[in-house]
Amino acid sequence: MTEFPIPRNHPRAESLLIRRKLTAQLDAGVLVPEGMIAHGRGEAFDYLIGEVTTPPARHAIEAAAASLILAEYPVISVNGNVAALAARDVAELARASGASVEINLFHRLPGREEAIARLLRDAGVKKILGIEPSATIPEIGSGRRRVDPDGILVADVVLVPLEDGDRSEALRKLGKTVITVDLNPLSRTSQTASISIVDNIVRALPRLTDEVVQSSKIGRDGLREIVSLFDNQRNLGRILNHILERMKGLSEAKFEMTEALPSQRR
Ligand code: PTJ
Repeated sequence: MTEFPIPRNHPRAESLLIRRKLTAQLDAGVLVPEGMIAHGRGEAFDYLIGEVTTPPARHAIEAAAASLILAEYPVISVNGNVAALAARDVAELARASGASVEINLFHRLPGREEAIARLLRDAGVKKILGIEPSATIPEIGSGRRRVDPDGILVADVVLVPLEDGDRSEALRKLGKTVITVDLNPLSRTSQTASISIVDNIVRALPRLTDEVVQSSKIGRDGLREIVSLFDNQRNLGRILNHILERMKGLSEAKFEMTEALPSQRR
């Protein structure tokens, strides 16, 4: 593939570098083409949010950290996009929280699990589940129903970032706490998870790891209180309001600009 240089001073350099990271993993068989489309949808929502970790996202991260610490058996589910964007962050979160890491894919193609496992291993993940998933969760309709018998199947808390919407509800029906990271506050996953972190995974996971480390100093009663006070629907409402207020502010600024220039007034 031809490499076009990305100028360091390009205003969107960071975003372009992330795209480059994804295309490299497409070539390596980690990402599927559908993953690029999913990324584009995420980028669009990130623009609306302002490419920052908002106060509601921070609130969800606190609740997610408390849930991970309280969990008896937490599992981080990894798909192609998560591995391509955040393999090292997954390794660090797994280390800090004691969570297991399981590869779980929607698009199951020959050799894909192995390619993702290689990437995770290089990033420092010691034990990887789901390379040969031999158990089934019948409540899930897609290829994601195939799981590791020692992973998501028996977990009480599951982190499912960048999901496609079929799993969160099914896992909740099985009594599991579902944490997601999804830039789209309207997605089925965001709407049905127990805790939705509406943020870019590249910002959210390092924050979540820091929060796990900090919150480990809080007693279990304090952690339980954080979880029980968290209301996901209300928090999603706060995110939507953040987008609304931001758009209102931006549109008002545009009107003020044109008001100042009589020739452009219509
Ligand atoms: O690797 P596979 O085969 O398991 O497939 C993975 C994808 C992501 C292709 C699959 O799960 C899928 O099609 O997902 P969707 O339905 O496109 O949903 C992905 C969600 O992640 C969307 O709501 C996006 O807005 C969101 N998203 C994309 N990039 C990011 C993101 N959220 C957080 N951080 C991102 N960088």
